[in-house]
Amino acid sequence: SFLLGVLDHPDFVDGTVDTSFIADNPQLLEPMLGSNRGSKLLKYIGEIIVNGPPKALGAVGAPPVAMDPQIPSLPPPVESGPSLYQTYKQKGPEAFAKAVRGKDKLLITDTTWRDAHQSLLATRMRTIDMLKAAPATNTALADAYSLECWGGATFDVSMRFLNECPWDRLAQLREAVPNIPFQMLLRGANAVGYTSYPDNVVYKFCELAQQTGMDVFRVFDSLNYLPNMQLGIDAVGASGGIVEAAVCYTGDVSNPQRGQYDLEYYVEYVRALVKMGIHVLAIKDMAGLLKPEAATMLVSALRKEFPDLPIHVHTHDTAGTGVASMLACAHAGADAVDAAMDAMSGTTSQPSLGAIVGAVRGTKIDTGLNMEHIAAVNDYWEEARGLYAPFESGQKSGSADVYNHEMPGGQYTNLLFQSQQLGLSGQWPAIKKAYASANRLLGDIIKVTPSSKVCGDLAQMMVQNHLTEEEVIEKAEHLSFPNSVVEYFQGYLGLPPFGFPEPLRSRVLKGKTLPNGNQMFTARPGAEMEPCDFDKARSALVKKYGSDHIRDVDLMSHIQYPAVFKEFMAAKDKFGDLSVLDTRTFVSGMKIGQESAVQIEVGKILFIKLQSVSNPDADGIRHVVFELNGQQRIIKVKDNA
Ligand code: 3PY
Ligand code: ZN
Repeated sequence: SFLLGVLDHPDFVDGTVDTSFIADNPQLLEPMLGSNRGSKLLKYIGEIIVNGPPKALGAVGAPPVAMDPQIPSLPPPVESGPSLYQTYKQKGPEAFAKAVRGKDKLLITDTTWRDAHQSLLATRMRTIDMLKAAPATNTALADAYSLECWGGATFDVSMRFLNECPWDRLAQLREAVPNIPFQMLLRGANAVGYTSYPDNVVYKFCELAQQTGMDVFRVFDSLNYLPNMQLGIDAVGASGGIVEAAVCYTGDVSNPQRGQYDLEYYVEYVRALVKMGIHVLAIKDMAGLLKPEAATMLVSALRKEFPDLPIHVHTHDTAGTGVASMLACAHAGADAVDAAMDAMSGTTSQPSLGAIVGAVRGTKIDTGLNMEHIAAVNDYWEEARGLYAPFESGQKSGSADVYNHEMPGGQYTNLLFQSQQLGLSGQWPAIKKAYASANRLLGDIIKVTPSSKVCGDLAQMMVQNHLTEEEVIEKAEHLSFPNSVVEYFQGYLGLPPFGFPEPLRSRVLKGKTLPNGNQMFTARPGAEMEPCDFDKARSALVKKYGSDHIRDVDLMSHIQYPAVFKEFMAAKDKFGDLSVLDTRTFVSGMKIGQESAVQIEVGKILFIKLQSVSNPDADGIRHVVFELNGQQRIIKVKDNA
């Protein structure tokens, strides 16, 4: 306890005294580990109190609501025969697919933990808020197809902006939701990144994800480029996961005038996917373009040709037709549809789960989900969404002009937000129009991560430089195109279904070559990449961080996002594990007099109270005075204002 006294002394805590003896003998600190972690958290909270959250977090909207959401509580799920999860775990992906196809009822995927917040809240939802809803969700969705909770943008955003390890998130959610299939979005050859990775990285990623608790892998390619799909499908297959291969939907099969992406295009594409050996087909309508009539046509055609293939439909409610379209899909023979908890649904997110479940209740495709249970979980999200007020995009309604610009849900809210930040009147309508023009210039392509970025970058260039579609083609040789556009024309994403448009491609690439000397890729770009040397990459990381800190999953985070991982590790070293903080504290710190209980691990709770914040001294330093488990702690923070 003498030691404890020394360690708690303000001069020691401040580093005013020589602490090298302790630093050289870290074992002395073992019993204090809890309070060491406490000090790190105080450092973070003090920083937020004095200087606000990092600019990059993008917390620019209203502050989080003052009220803590009430945590929902439901009885454990009642077992009635093997669940889909048990079927998959005990009998494998084929048995899962068969069980799905064998059900008369409409199955539901809840996207609240992934696409809904990616589309509405800039992917900022934190693990702690999902965990609070997890036990009730495990009951309310016991009969669901899946819970989409991982992949897409959540992987990098969790590390980059939330200081959370995506793998820890998956493991924690898995533990809290033991009986519902988990689903993720895999960007084919791009895994959860924005560009191709070596094949062995994609394989290893899938293996680790499956081992950490992932079950259903929705695989897509942003140009519906089959060679990229093949890699993703094979990698998921090898991991033992459920291969849900996606055909990305664009255009309008119900409108013969729209051209190119007609029924025949989709059926032909699905034929090729089926040959690759998939368990489930996903129709991925990332922009919300699948109108009810088109849904009926597309699903009926596929159902007729592939009677045994489970069909799962994903959409966004951008125009407002989401519920109608999902019901049309269900009636045309789709097995499962995506929806989000009501409070996290609508506009660029998925259609309302409650609306779909309620609409078919008592009919022959009744989902079997309990409306009261769903309402209990939804009540939670109604309140919890308020914690994310700083990340709301400002979008207030649906908008049918998505049929014109065809922007995917997540990108729509991002670009809307960005153009509002510019504060220029007419900016947003200009961006939307330019986006449609950019799409035509690129050859009328599928637009979803990362091809949607190509289209968005070109649109922004056109708006900034006041360029018309014709002018871009005319002046192409003299324009400086965004890197993403150049790389698109070089074939870095793969080949678009109807080829690259000429003369634009030749003009953009004039004189440019790839590192291999060719003008462009003519086959799968990732096929030319050297395999990743995992051992070498691991040695480098172990040397830097010490082997205790580097798990296989960390290595994988590093391989996909080296710079982001480095920042993440640095922040972790400085502040500890920030995922334990409640969201209000994480985003906006604490108020004077406020007390917080922070659970840092099972059975270990820190009681933190903010006592005072001093004025800045001559050097601009403020003293933030806390009580940590009853002991005073002073954190000195430089005021950057
Ligand atoms: C992603 O790739 O993150 C998407 O959500 C695409 O729809
Ligand atoms: Zn989506």
